[in-house]
Amino acid sequence: MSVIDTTRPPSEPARQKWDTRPKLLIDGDHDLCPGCGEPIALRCMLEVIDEMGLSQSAIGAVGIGCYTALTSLLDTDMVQCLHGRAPSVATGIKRMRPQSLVYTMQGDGDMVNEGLQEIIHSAARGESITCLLLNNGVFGETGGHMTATTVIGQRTKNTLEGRDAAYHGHPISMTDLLTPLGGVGYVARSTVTTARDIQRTRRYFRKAFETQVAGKGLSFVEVLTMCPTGWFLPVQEGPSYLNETMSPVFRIGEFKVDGQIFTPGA
Ligand SMILES: Cc1ncc(C[n+]2csc(CCOP(=O)(O)OP(=O)(O)O)c2C)c(N)n1
Ligand code: SF4
Ligand SMILES: [Mg+2]
Repeated sequence: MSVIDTTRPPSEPARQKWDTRPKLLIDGDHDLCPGCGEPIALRCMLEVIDEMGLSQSAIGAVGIGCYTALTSLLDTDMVQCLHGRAPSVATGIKRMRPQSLVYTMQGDGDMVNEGLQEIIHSAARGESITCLLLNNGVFGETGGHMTATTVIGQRTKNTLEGRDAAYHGHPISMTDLLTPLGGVGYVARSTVTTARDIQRTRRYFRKAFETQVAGKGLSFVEVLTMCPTGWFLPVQEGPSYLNETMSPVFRIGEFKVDGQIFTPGA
C-alpha cells in the first residue's frame, strides 16, 4: 500500500476541476439539481465525440427538458427543436449534411410522450442518426408528473403513491419498440449510477457513433438517469432507487449490434 508523505509539501499541485473538464464542455458549472444523472450522461457523450475526433462535424438536435439548460455549455453545433421533434430535425440535418455526425438529445417526456411517432418513423426509415434518450421516468422540468416510461410502483412528485397499472396504464420500453425495426442498427441501454456503469455508457455511445459513421442505420442509446427532485427523494437515494425500481424493468445491455438482435443477460 502506498503511503502519502504528509511531512513535506506535495510534489505536484492538487488537480482542479478544470483539469478533468471535457474539451467540449465550455464551463464546468451547471444549474441542474444536485444528484441529477443527466449531466453525467451528457459528459460521457461529449468525451466520446472528442475522443473520436468528431467534434468539428458533430451537430445536435435537442429536445426540451432539464437537459436543455446544458446546451449553452456544450461546444458543438446545436439546433433547438420543438418538443418531441428532434429525430425529424436530425433527419433533415443529416440528409443535407451527410458527412456530419448528427445526434439527438431527448428526455422520456420529450421522446416517449410528446414525440413518439417521430422516433419510431425515423428508426423505421433507417435514418443515419444517433438518438439519445435520457430516461428518468418523469417530466423533470415541469414539476415531476409521470411519463410514459414511469415503471409500475415508481413514485414521482405529483404521484407519490407510485404508478398504478390499473389506473395509469403500463410503461413503454423504447428498446422493445425500436429493436425489431429493420432500419435500426444499434440499440443499447445503460445507467450512470456507478463508475462501471458510466464506463459502459461511454462504450455504448462510441458503438452508436461508429454505427452512424459506418452507415449501418439508426443508432439508439437510452441512459437511465437519476432525478431525485422529480422522485421527491433525498439526493443520496437517487442511484439506489433507480437500481431497485427502474433497472429491473428496463434491462441494461445491448439489444442490437450491427443489425443483430441480442437479449441482455440471456
Ligand atoms: C409542446 C410543448 N408541450 C409541453 C411543454 C412543456 N414542457 C417543457 S419541458 C417538459 C418536460 C420534459 O420532460 P423530459 O423530456 O422527460 O425531460 P426532463 O425534464 O425529465 O429532463 C414539458 C412537458 C413544451 N415546452 N412544449
Ligand atoms: S428536476 Fe430532475 S431531471 Fe431536472 S435537473 Fe432536477 S434532478 Fe435533473
Ligand atoms: Mg424525464
